[in-house]
Amino acid sequence: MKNIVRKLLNIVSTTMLVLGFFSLNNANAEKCGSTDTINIPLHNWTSQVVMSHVVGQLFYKIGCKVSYKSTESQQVYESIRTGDNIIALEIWERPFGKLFKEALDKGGIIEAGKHDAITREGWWLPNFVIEMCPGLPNWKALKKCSDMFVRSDSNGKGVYVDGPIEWLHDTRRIEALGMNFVTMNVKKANDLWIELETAYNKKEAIVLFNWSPNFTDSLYGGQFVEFPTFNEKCITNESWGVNSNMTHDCGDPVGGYLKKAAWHGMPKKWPGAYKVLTRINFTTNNIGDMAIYVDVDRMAYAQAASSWIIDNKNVWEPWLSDLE
Ligand code: TMO
Repeated sequence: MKNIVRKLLNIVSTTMLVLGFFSLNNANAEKCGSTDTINIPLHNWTSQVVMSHVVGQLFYKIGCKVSYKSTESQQVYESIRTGDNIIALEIWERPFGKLFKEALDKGGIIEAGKHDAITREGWWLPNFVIEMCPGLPNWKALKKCSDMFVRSDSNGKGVYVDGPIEWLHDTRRIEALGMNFVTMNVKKANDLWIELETAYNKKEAIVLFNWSPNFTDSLYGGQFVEFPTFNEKCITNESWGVNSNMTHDCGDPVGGYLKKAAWHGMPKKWPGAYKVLTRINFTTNNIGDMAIYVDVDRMAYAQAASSWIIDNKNVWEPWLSDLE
């Protein structure tokens, strides 16, 4: 008799566990809006990958299914228009603003607000290099001190260490400003940090492509090279600027936006996840921290994201509140 009761109790409790599990999952799935997989694109720089995992893990908390898809940062807008990827989390104004606008005009993709973080990219000098030549980070000082940046294989020219070739950076500035420099592209973003660390350890001068927010802000400190102030005419009008025969005789724009976007069907299909997406808002420090977990602490991306989530409950909890 006792045995039967125990067996019955066992069955009942197992059933309740299973039911409980399903109802929990169902309640959560209702918060997301659908159990269809939300594809999240991954690019080739750290903060974007960690941020994608942070958002994926937050979506998971409200019952969404997520999957990550490696996608070229130039191709991502087209992939969202066609519903292949569902969200974009780091739309940097300078490199992607034009592509994003074109995609918005074509349709299939919608803007989902912007982060507080202000973005900047361009030629960058760490503080220990700024101290090596008076007048830095002004470009005229950099031009004068080009010898400091010469390498054994650079034919007497200073080396500008640029990002991977796929990032399609324009290099006409060097010629337009008459600088005795050559561009050297690294293979992967991570090689930029290897170059920087090597230069730091040897106390050798380096000028490299960098961006903010990034982990370098707090690890090395530094400043972007001050080129002549950006102006649209600098790109289109040869006679404008310090070189009256060439375009591109100016710096990159400062203070760009960092926006989010979604596939246009997302609000209807995954209303809860879409609401969370519109609330998500990372600061410069949030994004720098995400990169630090990987680029300094050497964590794996998903683990870095979990750590960020554990350390920043107060930031994301309001984004998940009051979902239907
Ligand atoms: C878009 N990026 C952060 C690589 O400059």
